[in-house]
Amino acid sequence: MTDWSAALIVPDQDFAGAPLLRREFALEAGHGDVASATLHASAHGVFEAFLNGQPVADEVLSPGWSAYEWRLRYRSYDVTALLRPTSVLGFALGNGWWGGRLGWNGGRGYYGSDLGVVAQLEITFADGHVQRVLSDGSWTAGPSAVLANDLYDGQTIDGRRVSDAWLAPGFTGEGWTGVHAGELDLGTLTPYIGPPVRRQAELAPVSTWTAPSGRTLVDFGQNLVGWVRVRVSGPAGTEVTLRHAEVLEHDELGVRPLRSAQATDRFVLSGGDDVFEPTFTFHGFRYAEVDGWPGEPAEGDLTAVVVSSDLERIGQFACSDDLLNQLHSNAVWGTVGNFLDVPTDCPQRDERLGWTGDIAAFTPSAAFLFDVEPFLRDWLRDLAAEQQAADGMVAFVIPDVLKYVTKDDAQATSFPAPDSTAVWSDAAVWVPWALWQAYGDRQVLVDQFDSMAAHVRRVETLTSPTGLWDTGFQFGDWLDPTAPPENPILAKADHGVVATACLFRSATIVAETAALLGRAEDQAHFTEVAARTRAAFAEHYVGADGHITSDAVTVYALAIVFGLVEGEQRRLAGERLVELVDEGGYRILTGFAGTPFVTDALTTTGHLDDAYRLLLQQECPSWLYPVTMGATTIWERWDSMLPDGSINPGQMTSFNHYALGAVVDWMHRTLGGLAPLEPGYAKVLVAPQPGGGITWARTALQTRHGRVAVSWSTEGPDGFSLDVELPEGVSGLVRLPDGTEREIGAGEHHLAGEPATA
Ligand code: RAM
Repeated sequence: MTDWSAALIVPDQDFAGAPLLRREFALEAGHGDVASATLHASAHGVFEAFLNGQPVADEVLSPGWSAYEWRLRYRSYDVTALLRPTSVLGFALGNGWWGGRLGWNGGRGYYGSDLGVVAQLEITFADGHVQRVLSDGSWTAGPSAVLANDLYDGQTIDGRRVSDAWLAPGFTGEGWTGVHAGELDLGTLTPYIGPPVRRQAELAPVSTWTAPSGRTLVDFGQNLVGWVRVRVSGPAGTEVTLRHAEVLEHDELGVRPLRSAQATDRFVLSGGDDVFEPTFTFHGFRYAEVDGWPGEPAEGDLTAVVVSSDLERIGQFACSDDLLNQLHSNAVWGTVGNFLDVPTDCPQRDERLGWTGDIAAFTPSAAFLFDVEPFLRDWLRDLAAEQQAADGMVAFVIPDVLKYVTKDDAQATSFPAPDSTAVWSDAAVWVPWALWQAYGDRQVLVDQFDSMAAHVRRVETLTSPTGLWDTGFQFGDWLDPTAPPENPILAKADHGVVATACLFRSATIVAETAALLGRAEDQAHFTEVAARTRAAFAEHYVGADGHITSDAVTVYALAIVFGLVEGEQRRLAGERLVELVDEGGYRILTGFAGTPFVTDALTTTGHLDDAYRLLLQQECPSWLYPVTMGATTIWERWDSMLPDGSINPGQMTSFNHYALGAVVDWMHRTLGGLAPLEPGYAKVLVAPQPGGGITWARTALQTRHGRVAVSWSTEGPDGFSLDVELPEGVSGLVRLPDGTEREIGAGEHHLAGEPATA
């Protein structure tokens, strides 16, 4: 933690929301060489920092989006190698989340329009002397080549104004002004817990053609998040425009799903050889439409740059079914695209918010694919801060920008006054719990316990006298495919059943967490809440015939997986579940609430084959239907694109929403056969359950203990065979498809599938 004494400095003019700020300074003499130099920096807006003309880091869009009211994160950079006797420290700012648009109704600048920098450069000399260069009133500010910038709408860069002169000593720029102190409580400055955003990969176009409109269309072959870097030359003043979209419709760019987001970058040519990279925006796109290009873009002129929080890929999966492999790849790309500083619902339209329900559903999957622990622990700090200021309520989105959208605003949300809602607010409990399971570090539980407990306590006040959580607004089994496209809330599953089941699950987890942390009183309390909720559920929702109110796939899935039914009732629930799945023709019948659990519910009640039939269904709606339609990311709706190739008429149609991709968690554990038996894979359950005609699967995970790998095949000479690799210090329980079990230790094991002999 740095001891901050710098001020937030704000340019005296706003310079089109993209000011440059600079300070020239000389190293203090008489202290010997520089031993080390560290720059600490943050901003209102997003910043790029330079020392003596060099970027101090390869990251973009820092300091990202946090619950700024309580946490403004700063970055720290070792800049020792960049210092010179006379140095220039410079910052380029963009609107980012602070000053730009947020939400779907056109509002901007919810946090403030005062873009500014807070920076502290600490230079330690050989003799121990420390020189500090702070952001203060001695800095100057001026215009950049960026004429407009917004995360949703895109960026305009005038190549005629691009120059590095401001980063060199002696610069006295025309039109430059002073700066003044902005408002910032230095106590809100806090170091990043998660990784910064960086460029992850580059993709070349796979095809380029002329659309009926006469404009050039480019296909990058993958729905991705980032921007296009453009290399172009032509007459000075020529304007090249790039619009971005995820899909095509009627042979043109399909921009309707973006709603009001313009996703348009404009580049004004300098007359020389230009390279433009719009780093103060990002787009969710597979296609770009190019207009105004002098001649035709040549190979290497257009490069898609993938941008994301810098997550380490740790989990791998492949099997004999290529459609499933594509589904898995879609979930991977969905994670990359939607882990851009905040875990977002989607990355392309005028939304891109930290919707809590989406990440509540998807954390177990994401935590296997990537090391998301620091990223989500960072976000959970925001969740806790927002929650604390809202009497324990966990908002729909974190950071909660919707709280600034007032009812009489033109931008009023269509949702009623928010209160805790099942699945969404349960993120407070389910996300830390999933991180504990995946990584085995109880610190996340220590840090989040108060937030977890406060969520359940808040919901306790919302239950009706019956003990059911059947009051207030609920998203319920959001986007159940049988709900009308314009009203995704009208799911078949009863809202009270879903919410009460979620309360039971959360109370159970908080009780278990309290036990782990040695909080006996809390443990007793939440155990009691769970028991009471379970009893109310049984009394009011479960009939004598085992039917559960509303008789929808999701209610059985939740009751089974959350442990609300047992014994004969559980068996009946499993039977009814499979009947409904069968009646539905093995097409999916679940939304956000039920989808992460339906395959587990089938599997654990003895209906593995039905789970595979559901997973392998290709007719709409199903997991594989989008794959057959060429999807390269997980869609928001089961039918974001209709079978005739047109875009779903609903107002809300994204092609990059990870929530429904949560089935990959089941694929890792059940098809792949790699699951934690103890948190963090200190002990591994190796229990592949082949089915669906799949003949092999390979699953591997870089755990905190080392690499775990499981691969099986039915193609070998001995029928089923299984290979397992466990790292030092890790043991495993192997359960073969025939049910036989054996314990294994670290090392490589080859097991053949005939009844195992110990
Ligand atoms: C949509 C979001 C998100 C969902 C909410 C309820 O606007 O895209 O996925 O959580 O609604």
